Amino acid sequence: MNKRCIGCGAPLNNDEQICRRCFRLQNYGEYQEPITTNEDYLKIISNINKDELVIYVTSLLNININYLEKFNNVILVLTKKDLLPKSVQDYKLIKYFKDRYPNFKEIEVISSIKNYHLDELYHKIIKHQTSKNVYVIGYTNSGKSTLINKLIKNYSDKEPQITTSIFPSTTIDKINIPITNHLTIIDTPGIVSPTSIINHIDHSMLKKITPKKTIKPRTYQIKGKGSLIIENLLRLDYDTKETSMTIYISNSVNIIRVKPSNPKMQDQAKKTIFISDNEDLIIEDLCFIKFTKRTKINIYTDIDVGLNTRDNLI
Ligand SMILES: Nc1nc2c(ncn2[C@@H]2O[C@H](COP(=O)(O)OP(=O)(O)OP(=O)(O)O)[C@@H](O)[C@H]2O)c(=O)[nH]1
Ligand SMILES: [Mg+2]
Repeated sequence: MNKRCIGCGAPLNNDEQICRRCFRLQNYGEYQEPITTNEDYLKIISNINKDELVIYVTSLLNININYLEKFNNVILVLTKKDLLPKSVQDYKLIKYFKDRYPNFKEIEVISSIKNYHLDELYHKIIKHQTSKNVYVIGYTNSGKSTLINKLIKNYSDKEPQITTSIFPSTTIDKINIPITNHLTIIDTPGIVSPTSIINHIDHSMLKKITPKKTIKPRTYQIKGKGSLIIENLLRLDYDTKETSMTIYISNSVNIIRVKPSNPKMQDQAKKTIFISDNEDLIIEDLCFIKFTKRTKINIYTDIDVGLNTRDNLI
């Protein structure tokens, strides 16, 4: 077998352990875009045997559940719980997903950074594995490699070595990690969503919008018309009878309230969204906003970012 980088899975053509790209990322935080594409990544996922155990990882901040139709044996892992306020209870999150996605074998709420519920997850993996191989899949940046590094640290006699970062497509090919004689975890490259905001902003803005600490939700009591500007990223105009609007976004992101008559950013592309009672507005990979009552929203932005609604998560 060809030698592979232990950081990202890329083929190596020398005797090093890690590739130049991982070396620069790990040591200098310098990011280089990979030459592999989302098609390559989807191919890796489609080659997984449908009866193998799959761990599907999604961040609680950017929930994205897709590409699972063919799999029979999937554990849903909701990670980065440390970023949500402590008052958010796991059992409620689990019920939310059970009600909407009844096919998962198990659902676990974890935080890899805080080592929260990893023992529980590990036992579930052992319980449901159908062979030695267990695959970890999900969108880019969801926290797959960070989770696997924690599994290596906690349950094997090896040192964690997979490269992780705030940048998209850190892992670019499969990486096989033997944990015990009976368990090999396989890391995979994350699925890339073209409408994720992380593909459209520079590195300093990416650092700013990536939450590092527990989010302090920002609540606005709103009535009638009003406007918010989030960094230089987008403008949000609302029109509502009366509701509360709570934004779950990185604490470092600047939000200002302006008068609706202020023309700032109104020359950018406009999208209108109707929020029903008790729905969230999701701005893909930037934030989610909880509304309690129906509201009309106009978003102004030239960024090709996904806008979606769902029932209130919290
Ligand atoms: N707060 C917090 N951050 C996390 C957690 N898990 C991962 N992260 C962060 O999320 C970012 C992405 O993590 P990775 O493990 O590289 O994500 P990935 O899913 O392997 O990404 P790709 O390899 O690009 O598919 C990094 O900045 C991690 O530090 C967690 O439990 N809590
Ligand atoms: Mg990774």
